[in-house]
Amino acid sequence: MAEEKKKKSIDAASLQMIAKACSEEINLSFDRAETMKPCPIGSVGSCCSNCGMGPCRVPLPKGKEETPEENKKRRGICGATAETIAARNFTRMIAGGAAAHSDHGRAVAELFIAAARGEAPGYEIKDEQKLLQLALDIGVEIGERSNQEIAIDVGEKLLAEFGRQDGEILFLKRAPLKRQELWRKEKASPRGIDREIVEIMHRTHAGVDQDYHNLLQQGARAAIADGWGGSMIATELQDILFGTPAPLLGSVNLGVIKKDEVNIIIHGHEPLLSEMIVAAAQDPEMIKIAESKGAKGINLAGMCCTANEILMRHGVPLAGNFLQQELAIVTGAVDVMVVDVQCIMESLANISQCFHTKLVTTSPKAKIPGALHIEFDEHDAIRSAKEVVKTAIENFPKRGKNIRIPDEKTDLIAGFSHETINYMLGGIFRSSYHPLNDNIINGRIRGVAGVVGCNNARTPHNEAHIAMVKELIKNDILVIQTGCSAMASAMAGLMVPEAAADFAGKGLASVCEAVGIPPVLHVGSCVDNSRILVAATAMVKDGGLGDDISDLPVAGAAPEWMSEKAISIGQYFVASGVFTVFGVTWPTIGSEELTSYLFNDFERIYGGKWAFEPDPIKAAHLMIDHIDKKRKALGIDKARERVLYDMEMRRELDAV
Ligand code: NFS
Repeated sequence: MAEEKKKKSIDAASLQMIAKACSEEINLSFDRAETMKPCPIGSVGSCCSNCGMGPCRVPLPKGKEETPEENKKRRGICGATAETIAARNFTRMIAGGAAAHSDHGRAVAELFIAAARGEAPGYEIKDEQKLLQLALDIGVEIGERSNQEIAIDVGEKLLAEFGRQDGEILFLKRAPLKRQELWRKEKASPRGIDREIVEIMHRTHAGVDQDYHNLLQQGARAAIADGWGGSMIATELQDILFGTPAPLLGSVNLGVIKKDEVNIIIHGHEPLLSEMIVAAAQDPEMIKIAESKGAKGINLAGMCCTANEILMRHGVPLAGNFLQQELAIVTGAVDVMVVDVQCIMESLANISQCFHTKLVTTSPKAKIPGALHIEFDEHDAIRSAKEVVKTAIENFPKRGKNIRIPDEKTDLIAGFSHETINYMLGGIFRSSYHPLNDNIINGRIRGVAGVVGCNNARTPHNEAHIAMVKELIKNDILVIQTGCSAMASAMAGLMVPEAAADFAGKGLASVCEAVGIPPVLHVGSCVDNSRILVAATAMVKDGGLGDDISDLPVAGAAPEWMSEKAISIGQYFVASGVFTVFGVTWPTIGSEELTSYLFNDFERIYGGKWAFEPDPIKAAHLMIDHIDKKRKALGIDKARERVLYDMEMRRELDAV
């Protein structure tokens, strides 16, 4: 076939490793994406496989618009319409994503309690101030009690959120009052985290909920249970247990892998094990053994969201994002890749076998045939961690000859937690979002965008992230990022303060220079999208920008999304009042009516809505238009016009 081959990545290091894999006949996700086309029916939500009579396929008529009569005929064997089928599929994606984030939150809560009880040696409370603040927030008595006693109660109270059956999850109280009322009115306030996910599985079973409005209402409720529940619990407790991130210098890309050291790549999501591996790798005894095998030291690097977690708290370098996991092994210099849960490609087991690399699984929830399983035991975590490190050391001398590590690595500043942003903007005695709000009101900053999410092998690696983020900052939009998207921008050099002068519009650049921040802020992993919700609420509470998140000049995007977690995140952004645009593909296009409901009617209900635009520049402008619409509604659009002609700019104009 003469079909033109698509560019696979815009990252030089990745392209080198893709070429190396090709010359060694190693099959990568990039190659499989070329040979396996997405199913045209399933990818748009028109295939129902929820019972044994199907799968029922209800495709749109080819090459022409559907008439209402044709739409009526598009039904599964049980009579389910194309709308019901697409809504069921979409809502199940939310359930999958919310379950993944929330099960992560549950694991953190369990470890938190064990640590507070002294049953998890090696773990301790690192951020006492945040513990006390959280105790106050959720009504745990402080009094004269020890931190340990308080922590046990905090942990137990938050763990109970997962199995709660009625009322409302506790963190909803953190949202603006107007938002809380709206959720109550729409019956979108989650009663308990697990309950809402289970209810989706029930309602999408054959013959249950057959009204797409009603299915989507439950989708919103489960997604809110993720963002304001499971994910927020994960972030809060991780901060207390491992430390709240503060700005630090890191580096990113495959060039962080070292030729002369034992390389351990930590890949996955939960920082429980990785925190201990960080400690084990610094153990002098381990370093000595490594040296005895001829290595100069032990080099840790992260992959995917685990990478973000250990970067934010320890400055451990980032080896790469989702589509670079196979490529790290292709360098031939990875001695162990240790994984826990989520976003781990099964192909890693095969690719490891082409090299000396050992793939190590650690979670009883996620095993891979061909991998070595060293189960993580939180009650003896340091032992599990040392075993992983020892496995890597012993494997170091077995490296083959075919090693090639790309030179590319880029500096970044990470660690922008909500607390850090608050502090950096306002100083220690009056930390607040006031300066941010002020600069939005005076127009130097036009608005704020959260750009998040994955890579997707169906679109060139990192291309859409970087194009979108550059377009946004050029237009004076402050960008905050998590997940693989954050890593993409970091690789492109957008997360250093100098990037403000090089890439940002004049207004945004002037604020970044005054405060000393990059124009693109790394706020953490995907569960840390909950930090964006907290930051947005802080902006509302600070005043001057309306009284709900939906009033703010903000927008969200996931230009290269692929995971169900991204859909859950998008849904809770939207249900929290944020306009959110996704790229690559959209999973409900098989039903025009349902898609229009999500893209239009949702705004009437939640003040936020979905959009789909694969072109990242066009998508950025949808966000900018939305931000301008909100500025206008707030009556601050004029201020922005003035700033375009402030004195400094006039001088520059004169100089031209
Ligand atoms: Ni988020 Fe993080 Fe990356 Fe996507 Fe996967 S690592 S949790 S799902 S691929 S951003």
